[in-house]
Amino acid sequence: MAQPASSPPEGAAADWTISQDWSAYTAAEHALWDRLFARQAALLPGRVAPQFLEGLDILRMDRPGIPDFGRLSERLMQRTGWQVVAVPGLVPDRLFFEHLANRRFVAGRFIRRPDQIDYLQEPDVFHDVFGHVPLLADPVFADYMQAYGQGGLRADALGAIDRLARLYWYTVEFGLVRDGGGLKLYGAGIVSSHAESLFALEDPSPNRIGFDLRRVMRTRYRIDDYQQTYFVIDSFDDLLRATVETDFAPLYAALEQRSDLDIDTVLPTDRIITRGTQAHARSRKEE
Ligand code: HBI
Ligand code: FE
Repeated sequence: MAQPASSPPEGAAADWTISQDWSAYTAAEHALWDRLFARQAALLPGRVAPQFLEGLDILRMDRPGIPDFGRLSERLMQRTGWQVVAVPGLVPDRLFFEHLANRRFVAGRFIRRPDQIDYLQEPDVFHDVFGHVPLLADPVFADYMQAYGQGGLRADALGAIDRLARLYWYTVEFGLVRDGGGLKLYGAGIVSSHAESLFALEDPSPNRIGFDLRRVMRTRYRIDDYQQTYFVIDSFDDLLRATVETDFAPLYAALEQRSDLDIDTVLPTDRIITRGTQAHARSRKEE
């Protein structure tokens, strides 16, 4: 992944944090948040993990306007000991992990332009705060995020950040969770996107495969379109357990001997929940 410059941008602290400067948001920016919020709030009940909706409620995120990170952090701190801090954009991997390991979630403070309402590549305040923050109010998920940060610091020392980043991608960003007989969304990249919320859950195109740590770490991902494969965890408890109970160092070493898997590969050993038609990816290629 492209790395930002290693020294902080002008005006940022050594850890890349900046002031949110909440009073500088314009009425139009708050209104854009409200529009994005209303659209997802109408879509997600019944489709998202219940812990996400509880988080929105506990953090009072249904109030109008872009949330004030200070107030959000007060509530989050009481609940799980997490804080939300503002950054200008992507921060270097090591710093990102250090923040997570210390229960600080770094969030972009800017909001997308109205013409980017459906898609932008860099994480803005709607993706970061609406997408990521509600689950930080869940004690188990909150521990998972910290464990990921700690794992990141160790992966950095072992030269294995790329493998660990795949875990983040297929869980924190694009994860699905089993719920009774059905599936629910929890990945921030999905729940902050109207179209991908529908696609990930209901479209016949993508594969949906039972989560397996080793399998996920071998799997490439795409950043330019909907995922071609989603991985499904059984519960946040299972995800946390798999992450804290596995010694990643021998796993990274073993994976050196194995080839990477393509974004649409289905293995005979996979626990297949849905085998996708991949019609969506194919239609994009023909465009
Ligand atoms: N910085 N602000 C920000 N947000 C991220 O999600 C982020 C980052 N830096 C690195 C990073 N993510 C990932 O590439 C790591 O998980 C490897
Ligand atoms: Fe994200």
